[in-house]
Amino acid sequence: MTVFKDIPVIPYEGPESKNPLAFKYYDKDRVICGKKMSEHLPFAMAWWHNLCAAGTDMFGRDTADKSFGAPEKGTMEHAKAKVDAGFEFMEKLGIEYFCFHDVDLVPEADDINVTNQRLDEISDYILEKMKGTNIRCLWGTANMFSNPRFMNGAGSTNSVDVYTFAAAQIKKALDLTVKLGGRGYVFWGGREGYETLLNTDVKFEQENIANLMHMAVDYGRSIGFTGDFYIEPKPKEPMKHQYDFDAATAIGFLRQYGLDKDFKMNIEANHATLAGHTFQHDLRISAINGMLGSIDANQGDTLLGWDTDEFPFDVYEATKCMYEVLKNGGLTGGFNFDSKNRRPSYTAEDMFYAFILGMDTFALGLIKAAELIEDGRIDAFIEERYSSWNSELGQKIRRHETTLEELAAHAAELGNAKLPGSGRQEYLESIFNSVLFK
Ligand code: XLS
Ligand code: CA
Ligand code: CA
Repeated sequence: MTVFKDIPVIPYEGPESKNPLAFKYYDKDRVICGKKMSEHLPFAMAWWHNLCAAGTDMFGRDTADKSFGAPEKGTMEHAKAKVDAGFEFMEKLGIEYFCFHDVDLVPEADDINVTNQRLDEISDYILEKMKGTNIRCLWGTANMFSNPRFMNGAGSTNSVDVYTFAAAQIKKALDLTVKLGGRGYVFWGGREGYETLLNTDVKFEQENIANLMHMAVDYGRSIGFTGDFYIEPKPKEPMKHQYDFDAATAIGFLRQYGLDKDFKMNIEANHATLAGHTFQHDLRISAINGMLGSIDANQGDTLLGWDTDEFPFDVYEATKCMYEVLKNGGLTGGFNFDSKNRRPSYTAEDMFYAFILGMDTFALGLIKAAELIEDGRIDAFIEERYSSWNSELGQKIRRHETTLEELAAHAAELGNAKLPGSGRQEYLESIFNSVLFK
């Protein structure tokens, strides 16, 4: 039985097409910079937004029907109906990956032993579904923020017992990730932070988080997980202050606690903007530190101070993202649509329209980023901008072979420095536009 019976397999029809159920830019076999689009863009479906969330917000209940034919939600029958719907959805769109939290897959029971039995059952069911498809897990994670026991955090909790539940959930989520062929494992520290320093020992909490991550790495490697662990930075929401504020902070944390060999970043666009950065900024910071692992593809609304998780529509941002990804030589992870339909977009077609929009936006971003690189003017400008460093003195400084005295003597000899070359921002922005709209 199909859930989306009125929706066909989504074809590529090109930019002229007016068919809402067709790709305009995502042409999976088109080769760009020597690789197929589908290889550049390993897209993933987020179980939680696509199969679980149904439009409930702080002020109102569900608008969408996500029962997928199951008589009662919150049952194992419903959990299986979500698997069936999810696989049909991914196959129709040509999406080859999914991401999940443990409790997206099954209803959580009061007793963790029961939840774990349910997780075994559903993962067997998913494994069966995966047979004969190219679909597999991009990354898994444990939801360590919804259950009330995590009100004060998971790795950062004040309670030893709660800490053991975080450990138990991570252990199980790692088992599931390996079982389902996951490329990565995510730590998003939603409640790892604080509301007030009046009740918080930050150093103690951070050491405990690092310890938990070390145990996760040890366990993951012991069961054959060879992928990357990721930290997904976010500065706030739900906590007032979250420890993984942004990429720079998270990378510093990983280095401080000796976790940097096993971890990379999973950068979410909307989290970067909440941190007061651009999406491109956090991608660049990750990339230059060798830690750009995976991407949560969405966008926020700069007029709002919270995480709106909108489907990506902004081609400028997607182009800048793909520029970073191409320069990085690709991702070991993928592009997870951690994005949700707007509450009034509640029909099954809307679910497809949203993914078509997101996939087309990134495909267009890829096409344009490749054109920008091929155009070469931006790269050439940057090279020229730093060209004074090619001088003998510049090279000596770069090799750490100078002293302040020597440089001061050089400055004294000059008496005054010429102004550095123009930054040419407007010139460069107009190149960007000319490539985008040619
Ligand atoms: C919430 C996060 C979350 C992570 C996975 O803001 O984006 O969904 O991606 O726990
Ligand atoms: Ca988010
Ligand atoms: Ca996310």
